[in-house]
Amino acid sequence: MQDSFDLTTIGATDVLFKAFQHYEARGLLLGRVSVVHSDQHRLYTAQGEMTAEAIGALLYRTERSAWPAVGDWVAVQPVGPDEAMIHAVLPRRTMFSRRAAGDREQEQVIATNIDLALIVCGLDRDFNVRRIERYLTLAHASGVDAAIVLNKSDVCADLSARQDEAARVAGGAPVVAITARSAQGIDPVLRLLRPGLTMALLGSSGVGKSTLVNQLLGVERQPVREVRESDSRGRHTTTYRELLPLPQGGALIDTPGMRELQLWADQDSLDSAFAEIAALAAQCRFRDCSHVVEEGCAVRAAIEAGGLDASRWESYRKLRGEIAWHARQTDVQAAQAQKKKWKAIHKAMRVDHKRG
Ligand SMILES: Nc1nc2c(ncn2[C@@H]2O[C@H](COP(=O)(O)OP(=O)(O)O)[C@@H](O)[C@H]2O)c(=O)[nH]1
Ligand SMILES: [Mg+2]
Ligand SMILES: [Zn+2]
Repeated sequence: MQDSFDLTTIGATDVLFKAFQHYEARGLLLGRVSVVHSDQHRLYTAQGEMTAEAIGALLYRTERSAWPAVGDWVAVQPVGPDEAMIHAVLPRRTMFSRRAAGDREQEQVIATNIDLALIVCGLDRDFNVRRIERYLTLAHASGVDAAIVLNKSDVCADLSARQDEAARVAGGAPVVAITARSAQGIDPVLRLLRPGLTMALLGSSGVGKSTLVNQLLGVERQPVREVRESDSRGRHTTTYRELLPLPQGGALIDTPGMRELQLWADQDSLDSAFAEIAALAAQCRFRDCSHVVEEGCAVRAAIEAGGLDASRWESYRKLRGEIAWHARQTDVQAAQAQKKKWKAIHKAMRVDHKRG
């Protein structure tokens, strides 16, 4: 552990220091969360790395999605040489969330205060542009810029065709092809990094995120495991998210692979990830056109004229359905909670009535 650490290299800005003044006056220290292990957190502070727990009041007062997450700036009270208590989470600039597994509609925070999402995709049998679209929608929902990294170009027979496919869905985001294993072609990725910038690597397990992280860090920091040749899938070696400061400044967040990314996004983020479809939809005769049966539909006309890729439309439709379904679930859930609340109130009133 080093004795002092310059937080500006991992993204502390004047705006942040200003927001922190209020806590500084109370004798608290600024920190950034690098790892979360149930109720234990690792932090970078100006005094070096620390472990910390959150004070009860922070956990009771707030929703789970507001609890300290990887990437968060926090106000901490040191309680030992390298131990602290987290008192507050500072306002987040950006936030990656996904839908938590399970029946309840619940937001699960993946990482916060990210500047750039690096969407990593394998050029082996796992290559899938639909998945790139899914991650791009997530990036748009989080207000984060994205770049697409196509990895394993050493095993790809038709690199330029793949690059074209990716560029067609990228919506202007840069597309870079690399071989992470040998560091071939990673210079453009290195140039995306800068002191003060935080970059998160997103992508399925086995695409080479940890291999790329090790190359960018210049050390074998993250464990990498061989993939099964049969289906190109890696086993989950990276089991937790971690914020890693870079020697040249800036920070990376490596994430464990998510086999199925459940979107936590809205129609607006979908429209910005599929800007060409949103632009066409604006020209349909009916404002609420579903682009399925209506007269004067500009989207269907474009597909028929060959101006819009039918598979692109299909994936937009699929994601749109998913978002609408979850929005309905959220409404149902809210209605159920409301009903339960009134039931409890009525019950309490009946008890009062009997007593009186
Ligand atoms: N052929 C090839 N394999 C790679 C490359 N980069 C990573 N791999 C392999 O892909 C597998 C998964 O890598 P890993 O970094 O653990 O992926 P992660 O799950 O996304 O973190 C390992 O067997 C790596 O050696 C590459 O550029 N080319
Ligand atoms: Mg990994
Ligand atoms: Zn239409």
